[in-house]
Amino acid sequence: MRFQNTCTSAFPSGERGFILALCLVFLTATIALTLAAASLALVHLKSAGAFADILGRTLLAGEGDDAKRTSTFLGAPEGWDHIHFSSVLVETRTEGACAYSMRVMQSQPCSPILPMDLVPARSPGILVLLDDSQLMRISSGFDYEPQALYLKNAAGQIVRVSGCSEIASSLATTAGTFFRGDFGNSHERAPTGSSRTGAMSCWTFALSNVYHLLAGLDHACFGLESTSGGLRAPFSPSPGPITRVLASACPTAPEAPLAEALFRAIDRFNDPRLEPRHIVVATAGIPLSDGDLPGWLRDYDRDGDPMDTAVEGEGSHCLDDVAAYARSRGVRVHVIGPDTPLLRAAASKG
Ligand SMILES: [Ca+2]
Repeated sequence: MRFQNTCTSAFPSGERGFILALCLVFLTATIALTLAAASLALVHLKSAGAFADILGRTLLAGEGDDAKRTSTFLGAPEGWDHIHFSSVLVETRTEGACAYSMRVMQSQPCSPILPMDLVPARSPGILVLLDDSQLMRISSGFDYEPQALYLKNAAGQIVRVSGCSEIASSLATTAGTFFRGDFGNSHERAPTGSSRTGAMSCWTFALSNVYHLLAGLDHACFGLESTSGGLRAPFSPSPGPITRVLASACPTAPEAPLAEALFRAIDRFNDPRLEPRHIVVATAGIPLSDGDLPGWLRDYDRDGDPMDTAVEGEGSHCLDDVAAYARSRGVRVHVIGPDTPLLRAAASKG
């Protein structure tokens, strides 16, 4: 028996129907992907537009005439040459917005270092003004340090050698006699004078402190001037010349023109590389035949002291006036000596 196909439906059947369904699915997927891509592109376009708008309202808005700019100059960035480069920070303010920009600038053209440019650096100039009058032999008002070691040479000059002593009292050697400070306080007493009774003489006190100064300061140029003999050792970066002169110096001068010698010493600084400038006055603090100075200088500090004048014997008080004048010339004055009103005034005004 044979059956006749009487179906009137428009749907294909069999293999052809399957192909048609597959085409429809592919078409649907293509349309969906196209719509998704279009949507994504639209979102990106909106984001880019918003970003451009933000930039336009901030960074680019600063270019207008209404913007207020503030420039701050700074050093070179870290790791850069600070001599030849610097930087500038620019703050630009507009309505509700603030923008910053930073630029590195060239400060000055880089140039090679020529041999003629290699000049020595400046160094402090220290001129020791040593009072070499006989008054330096009298008491300074200070005793020897009990535990320190002192040396008395063949010429009778006593100087401090170190802060501690390994000998019990004294020891005679070819270099001289070493003694402890407490031994010296009993056996090496300086003559009393000017109401001072300490065992140590002004000469020992002055030289010990000058040697200590020489040993403690590096990169300084030292010179030596005496109140009686003028310049004894010119400025030198080495302490050798001044040390050799001090080793043979003796307080034998009959006069102590302290203010006159200080006035003369101010002009010893004729080398512009000596900066800053100092004069250290090592003295007994008793002007003797002093004060022969220009009239305008004798009472330079205008304190009306009647002893601001020339005096044949002791008593001239011009030292603090000359110290004040030295300071006005850029030369600082320091004092090593007994604690007296005149030396205190000289140290404070100089
Ligand atoms: Ca005065």
